[in-house]
Amino acid sequence: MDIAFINSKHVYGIPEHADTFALKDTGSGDPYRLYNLDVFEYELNNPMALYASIPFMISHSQHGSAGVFWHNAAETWVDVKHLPTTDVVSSITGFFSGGSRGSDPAQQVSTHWMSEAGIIDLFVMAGPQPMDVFRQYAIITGTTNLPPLFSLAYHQCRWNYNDQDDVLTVDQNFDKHDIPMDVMWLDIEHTDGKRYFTWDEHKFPDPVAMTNQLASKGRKLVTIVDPHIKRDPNYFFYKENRDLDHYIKTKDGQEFDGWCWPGSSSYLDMTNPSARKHYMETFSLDRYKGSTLDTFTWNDMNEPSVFNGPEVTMQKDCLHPGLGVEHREIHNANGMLFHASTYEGLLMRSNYQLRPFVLTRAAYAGSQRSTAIWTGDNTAEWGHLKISVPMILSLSVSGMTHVGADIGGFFGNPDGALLARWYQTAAYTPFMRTHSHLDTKRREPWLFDRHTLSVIRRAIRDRYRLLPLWYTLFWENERTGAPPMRPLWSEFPKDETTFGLEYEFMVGSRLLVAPVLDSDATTVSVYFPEGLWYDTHDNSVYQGPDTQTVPAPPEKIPVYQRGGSIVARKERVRRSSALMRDDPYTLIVALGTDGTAQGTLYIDDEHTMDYRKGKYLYILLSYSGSQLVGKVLEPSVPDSRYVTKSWLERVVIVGLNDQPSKITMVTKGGGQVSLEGSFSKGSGRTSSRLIIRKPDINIAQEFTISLH
Ligand code: NBV
Repeated sequence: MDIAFINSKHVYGIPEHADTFALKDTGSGDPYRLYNLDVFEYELNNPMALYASIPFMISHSQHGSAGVFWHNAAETWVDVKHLPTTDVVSSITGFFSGGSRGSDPAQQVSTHWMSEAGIIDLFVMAGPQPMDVFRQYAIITGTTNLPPLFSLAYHQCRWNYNDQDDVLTVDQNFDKHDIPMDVMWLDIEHTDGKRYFTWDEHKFPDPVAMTNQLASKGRKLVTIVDPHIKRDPNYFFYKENRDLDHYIKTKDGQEFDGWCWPGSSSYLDMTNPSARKHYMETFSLDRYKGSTLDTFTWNDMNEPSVFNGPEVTMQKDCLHPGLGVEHREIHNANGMLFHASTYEGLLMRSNYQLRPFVLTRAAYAGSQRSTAIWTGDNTAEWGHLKISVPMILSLSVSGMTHVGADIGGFFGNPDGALLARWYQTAAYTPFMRTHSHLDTKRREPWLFDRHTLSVIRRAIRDRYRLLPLWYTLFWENERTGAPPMRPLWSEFPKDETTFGLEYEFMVGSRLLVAPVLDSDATTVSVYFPEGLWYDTHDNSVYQGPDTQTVPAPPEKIPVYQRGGSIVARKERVRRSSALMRDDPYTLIVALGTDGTAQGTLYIDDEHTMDYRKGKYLYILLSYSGSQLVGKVLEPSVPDSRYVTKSWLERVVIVGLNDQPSKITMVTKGGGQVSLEGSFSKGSGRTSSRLIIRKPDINIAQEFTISLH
């Protein structure tokens, strides 16, 4: 089918490819391929298929946005051509725009979609703006459920942490080096011979004690559960599934036998409800021995990866008896069936009380409802750091909003400079995890020189300071589909310069991030859209629209708070996010050109499902007319609200013209008090800054702070 986006020069989406964010003209080369594959050492700037396939595309131009979702999970190819509008089409566009197309010569992006099997089932999202398309796509495929807060914090992974002592030593070293960390990860070597849901008893004699030790500091454990099941009749999980007839079959009706990590393996048919139910139940604490409610799950190899299969995956003529279809029909959804069941299994084990966390490698449209995703086996090279930004943006606008890349690169050994820049970048992407191949050198931050260690420490600590913002954005994402990490054009839809930006992005509508992605670079060319932009590190201020070359010495990543926004931070960084739960907030009020600012703050218990019953707080913060007002917007019925112990510790206002002579605060039922403030005048590029200390009220209390 041909789908043309009229009056548009840019289309985005159809991840996953290691390619530009704005899709390229496929010309006479290969189309973008959507076919979930386990690719060894993937190439950059290539439309080849990778682990995930999301057949969603969004076009954006000054005229607005539109999206299409091609609901087909068979192998799919998409050609993209940038064309001048034909006469026929220009008469149509003339019709829609009232006959005038302005001075811009009309363009269109013409796309051509081909799937090997299935039916044409096409959804068109009419926009008219990017946020509308995100919402419309979310109505069809769902949004990311609010993740537990720890999963937005920092994750430490490696193939493999060797044994229990290794895990606990790494855990202690984070404390010793004053670096927060929330999650330790165990790759395939922790199991008994790659039998998932089991442990190597020599290396991990007491996994519960190990996990409890992590949990005593608010930390969690993630273990890997892959979809290939070792064909060992003495392995309980293999045997049970064989007895229940849960496996995928060959075209001749035999149990499919593929080669993977454990050797000869069978593959669960997740289209079979009985197989799904049995798998979900295996996450219960009495079946998955050695796990606790602090153990979460990583699904890898779920494309599925079959070492001796065509293109390292499953034969298309294999049969899924559950649905009665050939594998070719549902190949791209295989991974989703798996991780969605993992999610359900984790929910079930806590009787639907606690939020699951699942990471997947393979995905299809809708995967966001049950999983985070990472961009697979990248390499410790600058080009891979650089392409991680467009790759993450592409997944992010396609619904997969909890997304990140392996920090440092999976294959190879990053030097300190690359690793440090990677940490700085990843600190502003939704999923922040380091990971490395079995054959690489160990790369925990303290194994590098002091300078590198201090840059990494700062990057991770900055992430923790901003967790309230990430958490708020993810709750808003669950509600609206708006991706927490987003392209500039979704915030500045009329600004054409933003349409082609590949390496700059926004965190919500409030931060602009321009990471350093080239070796030896100590400056970055940053495009600032209209408005004021305050450097979050040194308070210098820029006025857009403008492109500036800004300094970015090794210890600095250029990040700007948008004038007109308010960001809540937690400045007392501790060993894990859980230990910061009741900590106080600092509000950073960055005034816009009109002297006003707004922001939101979402708070709940950070890990249970109670927020769905109204146990949360959604606070609106707004500054105008020399007054800062904090007010709970939701839930409207105070009785059901979440009760927080966190208080308001400090308010920082940047961009004021004059020093106030007096600051007062009025709270509901609390009368009026005077507050202390210290003011530093701006000069040159540096903006003024007023620090108001200790308003000393619970953050859920309504307040008005007035500057006189
Ligand atoms: O389980 C081992 C690895 C894992 O570390 C990596 O993150 C996955 O993407 N896994 C792939 C299998 C082997 C890769 C060479």
